[in-house]
Amino acid sequence: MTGADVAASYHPVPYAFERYEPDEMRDRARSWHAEMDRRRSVRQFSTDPVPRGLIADAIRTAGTAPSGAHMQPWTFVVVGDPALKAEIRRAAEAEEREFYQRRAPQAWLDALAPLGTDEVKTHITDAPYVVVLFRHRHGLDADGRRRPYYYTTESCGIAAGLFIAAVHHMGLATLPHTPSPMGFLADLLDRPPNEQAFLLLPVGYPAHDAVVPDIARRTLDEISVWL
Ligand code: IYR
Repeated sequence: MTGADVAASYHPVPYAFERYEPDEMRDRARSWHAEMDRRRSVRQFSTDPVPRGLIADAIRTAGTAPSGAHMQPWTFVVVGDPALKAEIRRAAEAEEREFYQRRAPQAWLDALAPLGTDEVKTHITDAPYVVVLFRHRHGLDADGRRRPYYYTTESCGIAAGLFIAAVHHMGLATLPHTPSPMGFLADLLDRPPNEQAFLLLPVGYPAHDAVVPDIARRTLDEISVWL
């Protein structure tokens, strides 16, 4: 083994953890839930510009996600160029047209009906930024050899959740969009073969006349079991 191949060893450091008083914990828990409960997936965006620093902050937050063996198996590609967004939209709508008109089984279309989705994806060109999260299936060492990564789907799912929460918290909106199949994104955005598109997230202000489906969230009793 060369020096670079020697496994890193464990060097723990103190964790500066702040405890809150019980009342403050309850207030924080409730206000955070209330804030997150106001979040909605938005499909109609304003073209109003958004400072790029806000996108950077949301990505920084996403990058705090825990990941398998701390491999941080993600790349966030930020697309602000209108021509590139238009190309992405064209390719996404071609896949979605196939999905809605041919590929989707009737049960899937029925499940989507209350959400009002279709193959028209104006959010890709209207939102000032489209962030594409790429999952690293494995890493590459300095010599280009494969380095295994672990639980990359779970890791990217958690990072996406933190990104969505960060975008909402800063006063913007997003949508976890999954054009399927998503292979065209790696081609258009020139990503290496170990990276696979995981989610497309337009970010911006909702359009002034944006609407959202009238859906309800399952209650605590419906989503939890306490033993
Ligand atoms: N990818 C398609 C279809 C779609 C699928 C699911 I599951 C959704 O929750 C919403 C849409 C689209 O984006 O329209």
